[in-house]
Amino acid sequence: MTDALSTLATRITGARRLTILTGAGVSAASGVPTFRGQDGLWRHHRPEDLATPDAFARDPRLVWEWYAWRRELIAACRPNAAHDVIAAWSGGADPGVRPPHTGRLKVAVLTQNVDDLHLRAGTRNLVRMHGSIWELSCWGRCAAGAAPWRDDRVPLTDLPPKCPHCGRIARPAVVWVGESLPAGDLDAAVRATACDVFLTVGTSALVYPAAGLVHEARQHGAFTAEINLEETPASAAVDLAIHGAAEQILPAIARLL
Ligand code: BV8
Repeated sequence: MTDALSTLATRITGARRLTILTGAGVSAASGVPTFRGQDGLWRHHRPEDLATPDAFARDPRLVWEWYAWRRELIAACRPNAAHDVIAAWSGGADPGVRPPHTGRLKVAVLTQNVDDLHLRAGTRNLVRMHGSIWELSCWGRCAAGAAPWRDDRVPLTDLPPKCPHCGRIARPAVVWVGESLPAGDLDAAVRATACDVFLTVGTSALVYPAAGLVHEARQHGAFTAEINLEETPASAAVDLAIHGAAEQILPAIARLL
């Protein structure tokens, strides 16, 4: 393990551009349920059965109860050491973590998580590829309600919440399965694969286009590494697969920089 950590630390020290892709595993230590872990199931519904436009069209109240449940859970969570290291590396200074030779390293952070814990940790240059559970938009697609608005209320009193512009129901401003990512976010994510080191942390590498980014980074000649408790479909594709908990591994690497 120590060799792997010092190998990755050496690569980061020598890099000019570091891109970090994160998934639910980064928020697990904060108490946020992962998608595919046993704790991800809600009332026996598989997340991928609820996180779709069809499920919302069929029963918006049920889907909103699921998001309200997740919001209440996440509201009680705090960023963990993994979030703090990533925030510090991105230039969002965390006094506890020594940033790696500031000024030379450009860090891009791409997350699939909708919990905004990276944001709360002070992460800069963050692309929220799948949106935010704390933002809403108009399900009726009214012009004014197309741009997401923030709503941090816990609990959400009116389920389903209404669009403040047209009065029709609002939806969570997240990207559901079968929906395209906002073009700007997808472009930014793909651009960030042109890097020296691409680090994927706490993701099962099953959901696309996020799961395809590590392969694009390899094509750009990046050194690729994975941090995960277990094997994933990406493990065989990366230069270095480190099996361990993100909230332990990332601080250990930060101490080597
Ligand atoms: C799209 C927001 C154009 C909502 C989410 C190509 C091939 C196959 C399928 C497709 C393809 N292209 C498109 C598709 C279809 C689909 C897709 O990928 N389906 C999958 C399910 C096969 N993709 C889409 O629909 C995307 N849109 O491509 O548009 C298009 C459309 C249609 C057809 C073609 C093209 C939109 C995808 C976004 C969906 N929205 N979330 C919400 O959150 O409510 S996805 C959601 O699930 C998350 O955001 C995340 O992306 C995913 C969950 O994955 P992870 O985050 O990795 O979490 P998971 O629980 O699975 O794993 C946790 C991991 O952490 C584990 O490996 C575990 O071991 C590890 N871990 C746990 N604890 C720790 C740890 N590791 C380290 N430390 C720890 N402590």
